[in-house]
This record gives sequence, structure tokens and C-alpha cells, in this order.
Amino acid sequence: PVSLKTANVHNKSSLVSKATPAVYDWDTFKFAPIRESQVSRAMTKRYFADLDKYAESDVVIVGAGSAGLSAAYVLAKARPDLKIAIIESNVAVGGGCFLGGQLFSAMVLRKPADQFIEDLGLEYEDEGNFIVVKHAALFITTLCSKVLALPNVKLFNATCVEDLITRKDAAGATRIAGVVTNWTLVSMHHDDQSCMDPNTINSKVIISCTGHDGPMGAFCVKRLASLGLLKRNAMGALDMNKAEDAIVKNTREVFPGLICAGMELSECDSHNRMGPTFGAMVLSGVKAAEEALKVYDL
Ligand code: AHZ
Repeated sequence: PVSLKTANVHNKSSLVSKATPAVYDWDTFKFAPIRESQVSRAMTKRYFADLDKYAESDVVIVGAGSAGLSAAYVLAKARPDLKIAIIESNVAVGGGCFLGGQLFSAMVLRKPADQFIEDLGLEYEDEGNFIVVKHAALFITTLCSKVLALPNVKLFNATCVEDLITRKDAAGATRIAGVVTNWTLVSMHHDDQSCMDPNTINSKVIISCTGHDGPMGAFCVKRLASLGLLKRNAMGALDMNKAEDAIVKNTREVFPGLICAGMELSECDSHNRMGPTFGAMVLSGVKAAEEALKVYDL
């Protein structure tokens, strides 16, 4: 093993701002005045404009974990003309990537995923076959900030996908044509409140990155299986070497209109889990973006 002392530190200080910090006069300090309704309108008019704009999206990404946000980053950068909606059921993004594993901070990525980290401009330590970012939260927040800065992306967080839209094509075959959404807090109360109907987003391409099975995970794979449209095979036990290659290799359109990436794929194909090593999540996201681009590059 390479000791931390000899490990190379890459990209030192690339994220530190060189701008001169503002100077405040605390004796005369006062905020500019505001009326409460201005705050409400500033938020609601933008949110409802976004709901209107993204009701027809070019790509919907379900799940803003490491796979989903990596896919969003590549796709939105490559095609500024595409409207990309990200639906995340949690308030916070990141999924299993606010910690590197168990309750530890550092995040391990096997090479060649170091190239993605270079592209983000993140500092990391090189340990030979793998690299280490000092905190998983640094990775996911940097990635998320870059995604959200792009003009063609909208993140709808605290919103979950609770069903899929299906259509028959000209040949009579079923394909996915969008997602059915609801506020997550509403979705959690379908058992104790009378019918609270959802909202919808139409899209030619869905990239599903909802992680492995859990209270909400593997959503699209489980829904397709419940409809008898896909055979579901439960995730295999942990094998880092097999799992990471298999996830990236098999990232694909698993059902017409639905590309599956990250750990959700293990619930479809029975791939092993890899535990706390994130190279496959990042590169599965990159591959999913490339699969989506094929649809729009025609
Ligand atoms: O909240 C979920 C998380 O942020 C979100 N999500 C799940 N169901 C959803 C739904 N609608 C909207 N119905 C939903 N959002 O999807 C995100 C999944 O993130 P994740 O980190 O769980 O998945 P990933 O595939 O990006 O990364 C997996 C990370 C893992 S798990 C693992 C192991 O168990 O061995 N190893 C790694 C690297």
C-alpha cells in the first residue's frame, strides 16, 4: 500500500477563490428593505415557471446520488440545448455519497475514474490504483454545484417519482414516455389520506439512478418488474472487483425509453455490490449520459 506521506496531492487549491473578500462597515450596516410577499413571489413564480418549462423535458434523471449527478453533469455540459430535469426524493442530494462508507468521510475511487475528478477540479491523493478525495461531501457538493450552475438543468428535490408513464409505439410495443411525480411528503401519506393525485413530466429518455433496493431505492426497476415488463434479479453480495466493472459495462437502456445506471442496475441484473468505492457510480453515470446522447444525436 502507498503511504499517505508519499501519495501525490493533485489539483492543490484549484477550488479556492482568488477574489478579494468584501469589506463591511458594521457600524452603518443595514440590509436593503424587503416586503414578505416579495420573498414568496420570488420563490413561487420561479418554481411554477420551472414546473411549466420542464413538464416536457428532453431527459429526466431519477435520483441525485453519485450516478445521477455524474450523468447530469456530462449530459448537460455536452448538450446545452437539452432540457434536463432531475427528480430527487430527498431534501438533500447525494444519496449514499455524503460519507465515503460506513460513517467515514474519505471517498475512494478506482482508476480510471480519477479523470472525472480531474475534470471537476477537485483535489485528491493518488494511491496508485485508486485515488482518495478527502470527504465524500466535498465531491458530491462540488459536482452538484457544477450541475446546478448549468442553465439547462432543474433539480426538483423533495419530489419523488411514484410511477412511470407508458405508451405503445407504432408496432404496439410498450415504451416509457415520462414519469409520475409527487412531493415526497405526500407520497409518504398515500396510506392515511384519500387519493392525492400526482403530477407528470413527459420525456423521451429517462435515466434511472435510484440506487439499490431500500425504502425508495431501485424504483423504476421494481415498478417495471411489478408490471411484468422486466425480470427483476436481486443484488448479489459484495465483490468490489467484479461489481464495479459489471455495473459500468452493463449500463444501458434496460427497457425502451429507460436507461438504468448506478446501483439500481444491480437489482435488475443481480450484479454484486461494491461497497464504499465510487468509481463505477461516476463512470456508470457518464455511460448513461452517452447512451442518452445517442438518442438526441440521431
Ligand atoms: O433519495 C435517493 C438517492 O438520493 C433517490 N431516489 C430513490 N428513489 C427515488 C424515487 N424518486 C426520486 N422514487 C429517488 N428519487 O435516488 C438516489 C440514489 O442514490 P444512491 O447513492 O443510493 O445510488 P447510486 O447508484 O448513485 O450510488 C450507490 C452508491 C453505493 S451503494 C453501495 C453498496 O451498497 O455496496 N456502494 C455504492 C458505491
